[in-house]
Amino acid sequence: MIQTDSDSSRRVAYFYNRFIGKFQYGKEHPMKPKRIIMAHNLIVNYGLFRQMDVYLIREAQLQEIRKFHDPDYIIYLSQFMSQNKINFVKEYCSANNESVIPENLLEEFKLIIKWSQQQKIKTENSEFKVGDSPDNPTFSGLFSYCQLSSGASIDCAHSILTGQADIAINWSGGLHHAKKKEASGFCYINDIVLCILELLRVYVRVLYVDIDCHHGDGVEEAFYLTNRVMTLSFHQYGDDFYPGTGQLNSVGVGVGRYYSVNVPMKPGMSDEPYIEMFKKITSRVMQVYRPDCIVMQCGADSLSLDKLGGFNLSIKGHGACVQYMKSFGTPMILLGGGGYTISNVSRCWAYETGIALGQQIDQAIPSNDIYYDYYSPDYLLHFPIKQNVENRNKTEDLNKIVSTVYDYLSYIEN
Ligand code: TV7
Ligand code: CA
Ligand code: ZN
Repeated sequence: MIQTDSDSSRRVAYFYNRFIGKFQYGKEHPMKPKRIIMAHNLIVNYGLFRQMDVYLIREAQLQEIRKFHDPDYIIYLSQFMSQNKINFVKEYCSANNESVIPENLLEEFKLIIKWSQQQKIKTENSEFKVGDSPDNPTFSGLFSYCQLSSGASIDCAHSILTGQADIAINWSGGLHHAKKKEASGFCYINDIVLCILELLRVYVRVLYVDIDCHHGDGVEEAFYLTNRVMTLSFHQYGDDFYPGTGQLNSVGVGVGRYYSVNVPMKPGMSDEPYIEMFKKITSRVMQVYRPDCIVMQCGADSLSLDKLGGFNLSIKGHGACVQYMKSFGTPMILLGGGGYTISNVSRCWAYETGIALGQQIDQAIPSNDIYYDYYSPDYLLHFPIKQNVENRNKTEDLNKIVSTVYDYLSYIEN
């Protein structure tokens, strides 16, 4: 392993729970939570976990989720809490006198009981339509999956705020499309918004950077009216690419005007132009905005050969963006997101865990990995990107985007 930075002394908190990898959106669905286990196994087998503080992910409580989401929407979703858990709580409450139930669990348990009784009424003629689109199916334990994903992102915020970590990582988070009362784009609960809201209890300014191939619409919308969060998304745009928002001129509203930054690009972006765009824009953003903390969504569907995304980045190119944000020395939270060619997703996030630790991991995939066969035929960390891909972005178009973003940023008063 090669040391890549002088400041390897940075403490990294890593959040994981293997249950997350066990949930299934559906056999044909492109979102595969299993990639989180695969990434974790690489992280373990590369020996990275020994250099971090590893925390077990807990489920976010209903009250915590309520900091952003609509209570009726949460009640609606909580019907997909694992029935085991509801039964457990009911049995626990009837077996114990309420005063015997630990204080910290009491309120949560009461809510679960109350809501599990209410849900029947609430879900009849519900305005919420989870399960209607194949993008957001209902599945066994759906709500527990959301609670784990968001519990980890909230705890990432806590580990930064308490000074226990300089960089916190939750590869099971980054579900940037979820709205206040609507599931969309494979996302149900917005762990990123919950994480940022927690950071805003202490910090004045938080920068959100999103390199998922899709626009980070849910996070943008949540903070569209405020200047305490700057949202910055790089994404594929045009030809009905999902979700269709994130135009260059969506800049925010009211005091939030110019605090939403969008970098829409056509398919085919490769390392060199992408990294150049990324550095030109983030360097100016850091200079103008001077955030107290950075939350970075590292969606891996911007990699070459992704099943949904149309960009052509290598793992090194994707990782260079993470490395660059780290170089500012600002506390940082790294979250997952999209990524649909799952062997490349796990490679990418293992590599970026190494970046957080200032360690360059070996090119050879550790042969003891139980998912070793997924890395055939080369069994290497860095896969060859797709050849003969046309970058449909002209240099002059990209330069125009940079200069427009610079103009917008110049309107921000210091
Ligand atoms: C963060 N693209 C999420 C990205 C969300 C993209 C979409 C699919 C898709 C869904 C499937 C499926 C699929 C091969 C791909 C307009 C539609 C078209 C559903 C078939 N195969 C993230 C969401 C995007 C579901 N949605 O940013 C089950 O592709 O384009 C759309 C919407 C209507 C619904 N149909 C697709 O990366 C985590 N969905 C196979 C089975
Ligand atoms: Ca994005
Ligand atoms: Zn995506």
